Amino acid sequence: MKLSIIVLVFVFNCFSAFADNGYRLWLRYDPIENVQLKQQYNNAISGVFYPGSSSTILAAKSELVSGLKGLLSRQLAEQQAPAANSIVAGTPSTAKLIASANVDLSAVGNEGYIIRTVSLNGKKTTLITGNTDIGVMYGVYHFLRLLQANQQISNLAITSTPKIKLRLLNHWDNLDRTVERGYAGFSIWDWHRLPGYLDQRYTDYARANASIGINGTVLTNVNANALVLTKPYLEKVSALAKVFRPYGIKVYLTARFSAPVEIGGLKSADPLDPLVQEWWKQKIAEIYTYIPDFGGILVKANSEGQPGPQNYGRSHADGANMFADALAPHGGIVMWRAFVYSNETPDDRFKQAYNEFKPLDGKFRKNVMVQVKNGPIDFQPREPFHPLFGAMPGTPLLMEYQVTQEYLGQATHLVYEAPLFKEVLDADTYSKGAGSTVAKVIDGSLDQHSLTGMAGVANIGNDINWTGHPFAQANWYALGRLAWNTGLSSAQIADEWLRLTFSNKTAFITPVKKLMLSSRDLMVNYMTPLGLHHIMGNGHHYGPAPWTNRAARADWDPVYYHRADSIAIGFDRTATGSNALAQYAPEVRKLYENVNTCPEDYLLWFHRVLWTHKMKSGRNLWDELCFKYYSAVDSVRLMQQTWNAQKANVDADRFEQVKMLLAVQEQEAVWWRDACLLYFQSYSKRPLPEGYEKPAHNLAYYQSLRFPYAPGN
Ligand code: BDP
Repeated sequence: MKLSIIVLVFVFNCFSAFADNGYRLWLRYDPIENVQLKQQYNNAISGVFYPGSSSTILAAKSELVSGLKGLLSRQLAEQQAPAANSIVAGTPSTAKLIASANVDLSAVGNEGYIIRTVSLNGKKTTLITGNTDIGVMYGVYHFLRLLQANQQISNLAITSTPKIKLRLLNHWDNLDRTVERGYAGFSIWDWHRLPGYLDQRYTDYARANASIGINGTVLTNVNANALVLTKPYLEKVSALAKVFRPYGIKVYLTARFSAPVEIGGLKSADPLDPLVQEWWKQKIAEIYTYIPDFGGILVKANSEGQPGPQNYGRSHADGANMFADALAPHGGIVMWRAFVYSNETPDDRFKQAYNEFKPLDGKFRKNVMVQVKNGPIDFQPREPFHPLFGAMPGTPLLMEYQVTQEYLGQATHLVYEAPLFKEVLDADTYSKGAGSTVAKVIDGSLDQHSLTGMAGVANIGNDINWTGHPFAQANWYALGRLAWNTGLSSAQIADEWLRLTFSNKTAFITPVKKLMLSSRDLMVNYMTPLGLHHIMGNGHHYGPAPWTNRAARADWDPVYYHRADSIAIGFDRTATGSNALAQYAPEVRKLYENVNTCPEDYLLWFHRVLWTHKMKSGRNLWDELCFKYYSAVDSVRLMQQTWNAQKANVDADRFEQVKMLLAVQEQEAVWWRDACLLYFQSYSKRPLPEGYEKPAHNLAYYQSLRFPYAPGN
């Protein structure tokens, strides 16, 4: 009896020690498992010397001390002076001793850092330094990452400085805590209990962001609510800003264009009306009384029903410049979104943002950035790069990615997004000859802009693990790491994230990294292969619905995009069609314009292709489509096998969660495959190739499915 209780207690302890609810993200700081390495680290670190008392220094110090305590299972002494094997952290101005190391910080700017093994007072130390406290904090996170990922620390010479200046999350969070396109619960901003109640989550959110270099957050939905600009809400925003400030994170808000009418009592919101201009000047000045380092505003105007300058016959530049003038005295910026398209415009939706914004190049104030989605339509599983990249050299363009998986399987699919982000960054716009990549547009180097930015629509909610799917954390992580360094590879980021978030075991890293790296491509193939796009369910965007032809507007209808009939499928965007390709440089146009040479991943983006068209594989288009859908489902099944083999290497909680989610993903992949193929087959009139498993239901069944409460809508 006694023995069995002891056994039970033992089992319970083992289990709970090996449980992980995912809350700690990649900042777990569990004891280093490799005993020898841990000993090496322990020998190499005697304590910390961390002078200074700013809130940033104190926060970074506490992270360093608690991180090392967890990793090394030992409370480190805070030293009054560096000893042999100290970790010394600070700026040259916080301690003479650090200045005496004479580290050249001229190249690291305001946020960069240097980590170097140096001799101070004749003692070997690890110096983490920068020009600013926040630079030092970023260095501290880097140093901790080295230990978490079991890297060598004995002879360090690291210099790091961000490629992009504004590294932002965009929360599409509403004041009632629902999250537009959110799949991880409700908003983490507990507006009702703010400003009095400060959830620990706010600090942990700031830590997580700082650890990957994110330095700004837009708190509210682009479909904006003017109320956030009123006093009670500004007090709440100010409380959040205070929590984030030590971590180098600025807050931004979305501004509803019609706010002067809605909360200001004015009759108009015309950006050229002096009364309106004055109202915004006052409003912005008021915001700065609450938040002295307020970052600026993000505006969605004249898009999907949002009000904007065009309601008054004014241009986007008129609208943006009005805000810019109000923000400039305070050092704030405007992020003006280029996501505009109109149902009334009889032109291809693909072309509309370019047509609207290209003529405005050079007409914006210095503190305006135009925020452009990665592709021309809307965060589809694969899109060609947005033609505005490279087309507005006189305007700093801010990249907008979507981290939340609106079109990428939402809450349940394991899709690692770094390959998608990289594909766009690496794309060549040819705007100034070969090598004019989107990355160079975004980092300002191509057109000499110093104001640069990258934003991701957040996938964060109040789920215990923040992002719903445990692997969705990797996408938040990847956004930050890539905004810091666009040159990192998807594999490097996956490797790092896996080590920090799960385990350093090679038997785990190798297969699971491979799984992550292939996940985006196979998702494309079971949803929208060969350049299909926008064929998901209407409104909630959940699941397949290529048949939809009755949405509120034609350009929300899948049939608008795939144009299937008995002869062909796809959207002709060459000169014989909408000619959207003319918006790209000639080299890009040339890459895509010939149906026989167009990369097949983009085929149906740019061409209407005969069902009989011969593909590179030798199959005709219909058979190739079937092949893509079927092999992608097979690949999901392989993912399941890969994961199932990892039981011993993953804590029980997350192992089971991912296992269950992969099972849902497999079912949904089959659903996408069968629904899409049955529907397209009603046009192609061709059989499924021999040997493929038959769909479980008929087309009418898939068409009858309804999801009135799908999340995020
Ligand atoms: C689409 C979303 C919609 C957003 C819109 C936007 O479906 O909810 O409001 O983009 O970016 O992807 O403004």
